[in-house]
Amino acid sequence: MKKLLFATLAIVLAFTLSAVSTIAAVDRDLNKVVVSQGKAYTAFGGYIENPNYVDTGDVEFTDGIITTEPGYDASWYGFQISRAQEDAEEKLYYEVVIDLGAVTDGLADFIFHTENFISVGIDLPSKVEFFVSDNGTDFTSAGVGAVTGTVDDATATYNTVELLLDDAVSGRYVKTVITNGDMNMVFCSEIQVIQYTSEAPVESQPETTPPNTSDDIAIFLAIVAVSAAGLVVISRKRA
Ligand SMILES: [Ca+2]
Repeated sequence: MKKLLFATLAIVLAFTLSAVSTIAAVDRDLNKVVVSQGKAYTAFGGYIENPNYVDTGDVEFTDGIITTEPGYDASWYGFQISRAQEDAEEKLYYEVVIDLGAVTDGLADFIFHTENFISVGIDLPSKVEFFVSDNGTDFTSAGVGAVTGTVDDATATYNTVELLLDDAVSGRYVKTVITNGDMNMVFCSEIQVIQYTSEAPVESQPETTPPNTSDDIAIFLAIVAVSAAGLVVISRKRA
């Protein structure tokens, strides 16, 4: 009888560990949800003098509109070097903090949509780093993005800076820290934070709360814990 109980417990624990491991590992075959879309944010490092460069309506980073044509019209947000901050190494940088509205699991992709347009003083940032936080104060780095797409200084190009994680992270606040390149300006039309889930059938859900599987898993773990405790009690009584 004891052997059967131990075997049952082993199966339950194995299943539990399996369920937990699926929280972090990214499966990009699942449904893609842009959890940042439609979310509020704060941004530092702007060029407020020119109406083309300002953040029209304070929504441009998360409104879902991605400009793939290099330029400097109103759909772009222009970070200007005179408004940047400085870090300990005296490298100028800018930052955008998106509030997802609730701690969100499964954050897998972080994408900064930008451009390289040397002839008008815009180039790629030298570094884009993404951070996550549950409370908006204590941030942990998720990693540094890599430039994708063809970069040609002789022509204007649309590019992204992407961080694609193997193991997802969680958080309510996503901070993007952008370090300037060699020119005076860095432009951006969208920042995307992407989750892959089996629960959402649509690609994006503006103005809605992203699906959160943590509650379901917590309930499942609680049931497993109660079941395991019951089995231990039965085991002791029969020993
Ligand atoms: Ca946009």
